[in-house]
Amino acid sequence: MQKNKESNMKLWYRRPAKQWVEALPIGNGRFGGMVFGNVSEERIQLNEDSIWYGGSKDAVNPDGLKYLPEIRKMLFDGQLEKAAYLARMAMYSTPKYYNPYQPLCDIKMYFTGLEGEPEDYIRELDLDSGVVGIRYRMNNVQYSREIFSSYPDQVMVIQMKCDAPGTLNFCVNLNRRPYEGESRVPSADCVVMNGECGKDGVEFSCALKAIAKDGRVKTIGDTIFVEDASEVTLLLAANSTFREKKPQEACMNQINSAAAKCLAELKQRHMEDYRSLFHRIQLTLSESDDGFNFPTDERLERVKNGGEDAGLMEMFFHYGRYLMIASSRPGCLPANLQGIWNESFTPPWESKYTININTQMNYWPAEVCGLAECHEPLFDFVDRLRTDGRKTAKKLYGCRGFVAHHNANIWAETRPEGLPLTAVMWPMGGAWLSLHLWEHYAFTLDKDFLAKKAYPILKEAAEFFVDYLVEAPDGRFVTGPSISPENSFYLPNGSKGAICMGPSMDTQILNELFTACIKSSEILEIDVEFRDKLAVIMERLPKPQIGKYGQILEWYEEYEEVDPGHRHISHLFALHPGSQITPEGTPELAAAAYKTLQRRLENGGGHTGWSCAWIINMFARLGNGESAYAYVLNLLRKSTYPNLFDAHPPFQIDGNFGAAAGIIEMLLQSHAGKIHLLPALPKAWAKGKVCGLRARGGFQVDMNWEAGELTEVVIVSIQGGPCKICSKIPLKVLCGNEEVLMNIKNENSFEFDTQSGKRYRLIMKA
Ligand code: FUC
Repeated sequence: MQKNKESNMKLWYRRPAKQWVEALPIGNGRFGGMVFGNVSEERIQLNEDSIWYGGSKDAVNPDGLKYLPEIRKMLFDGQLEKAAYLARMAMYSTPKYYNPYQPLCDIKMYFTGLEGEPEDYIRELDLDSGVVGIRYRMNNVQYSREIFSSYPDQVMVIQMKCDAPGTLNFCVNLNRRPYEGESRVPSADCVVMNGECGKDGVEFSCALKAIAKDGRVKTIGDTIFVEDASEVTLLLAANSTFREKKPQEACMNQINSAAAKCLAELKQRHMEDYRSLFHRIQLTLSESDDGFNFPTDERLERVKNGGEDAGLMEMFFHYGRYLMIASSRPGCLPANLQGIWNESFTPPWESKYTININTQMNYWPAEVCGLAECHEPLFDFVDRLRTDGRKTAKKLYGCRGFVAHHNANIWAETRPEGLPLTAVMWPMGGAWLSLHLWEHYAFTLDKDFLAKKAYPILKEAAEFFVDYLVEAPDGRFVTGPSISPENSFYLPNGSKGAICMGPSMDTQILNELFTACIKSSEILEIDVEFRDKLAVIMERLPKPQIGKYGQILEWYEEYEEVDPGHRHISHLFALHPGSQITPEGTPELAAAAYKTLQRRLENGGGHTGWSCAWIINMFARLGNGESAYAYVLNLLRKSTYPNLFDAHPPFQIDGNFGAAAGIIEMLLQSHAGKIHLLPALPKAWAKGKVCGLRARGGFQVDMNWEAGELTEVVIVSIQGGPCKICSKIPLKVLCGNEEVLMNIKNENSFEFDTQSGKRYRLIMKA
């Protein structure tokens, strides 16, 4: 099949979804749905990002501070088991777990007058417009539905049509088994479901209104009944007391203002808004497109059966961007473990914010894909974390600044949450998240953002560690009690340990955090004293160490891992997403990082979706395109559901985002102080094109390549300033027709000065 623009922009199926992971997600960042596409009994499972069970709690362990010195002493004395035993009682929160993210409700539609089997059934998600469509023919009548969730109008729209007058007959209602609230019928074309989420939890409202072009609409009980119509629009709104004092009123306002617009206008406004973000990137990795002839589930099956499909990889990448636009927009909560899509009242890991990798991974593609706006909910969330994080810092550790552990919830709470010894006692979640604001600065050079938003957060994150770090017997400053997420080790006596002092990842995060603070304070020309203090501490942080297998050590001591194939590869933070280890800058450590990866993988690592996605990124950073590609393939083969949701398993959205980021990391990198073009291009993507990528330093980058070699690069400078490039091929730089002077550093590294807003064309030297 000849490839056309649309080829890899549609997920399409010949059947309705049987299971939830076949249904198609829509969302406006806040209000989402999973569309099943059933013909006679349609279900759309709904979510709103603020519907969580329960309220905020003050649950930091009141005995923590008292026992902290004793626990640290035990750890330094090698009494690790005793320390863990005590920490679980003294430091873990009271009570232990956060409450879960909840489904909003289901919308159910029951159609009548549809006898027989549908013909030419198609269900699709068009990534180019952000609209789900369902089409089929029955009794010679053509039926269609279009469904989208609009950000500008804050409503979900379901439009139904048929091409024979009066053949659209259905009734529709809202339900929430088994946690039904109450039904309301505010008018003859509208029903409302209200509910609450337990003591101190949010109250919410979901409203549904039908507008028929012809035929009749009325309510019977709490159901809307539509008769003899040929075109009907359903408008849905949902709100909770998290944002609105009167959720039902807010719903009615949104529905009424949407109803005042015609459907074409609603759709147009949705598409314009969606496309303003989605159209920022183009990517082509495949030349022909045979795969598109197959419905997406069959196409994926072909890959699972050993096929390779660069077009499906392209689609998977675009789907990652789609999911980000659908689950994280300004004003919303950040994407949780499932983005916004969750059908269970007891979702896996409560569908929280797990901040020892998962939430961070969700945002890896944001900046590089030009979706900085979608990153905003995370910035706001980190800002909110400070309020509770200050209390936790003070109460549990007696320190200034703010701290967050490995999980957070809607209330932006920060205590050591849960029970597993391998995960809970980890004070680095806030520090890692703060680095996301630094990344935004690195990509945009937005000094105002740095001054007003990023630096105050980075500084407060660092302040905590100034007070918190302790001196180890060898004079180094270490964290602890802490863990290396979420691995454990064997102690010399054969028993298992996890809680320890100074795990490698902590130091690597601190290295990155302190560096960001020092650079920020230099750029902003403030806080000289604080900057100097951090520099002094940094000198005494442990450096990455190489162990007996040639690997990067995961802990301060060289322990044997209980699970050498563990899914977390935390001690390679310095390779990715950090930048302390690079093949060029630290070749020995890069070689050790490679060994570390190999050892994990030889022992079964990379088996969850997100772990596999992280490995793509790490191999890309090591410049190993073939291995990175192998794990893109692996992810599709082993960790992807028919609707292309990531299968941890079960569904967890981080793998989708991590893979989208990984695919780009193979094409463009900019973490090491220069732009690296095609750093890890695999043979399978020998010819391709990408437009609209962002690079650190304030650049936009377009590239074409053929036979595995760059053919043309266009760089637009957003802020001006020096542009440093790393390329294996000699290039010359043109601005208009003028050749720009380059400063050649070595054979594959050069630099030229740019002016803001100017376009630079890099072409191969003959
Ligand atoms: C961490 C991971 C698990 C899962 C959970 C939400 O605990 O180790 O694999 O992703 O977060």
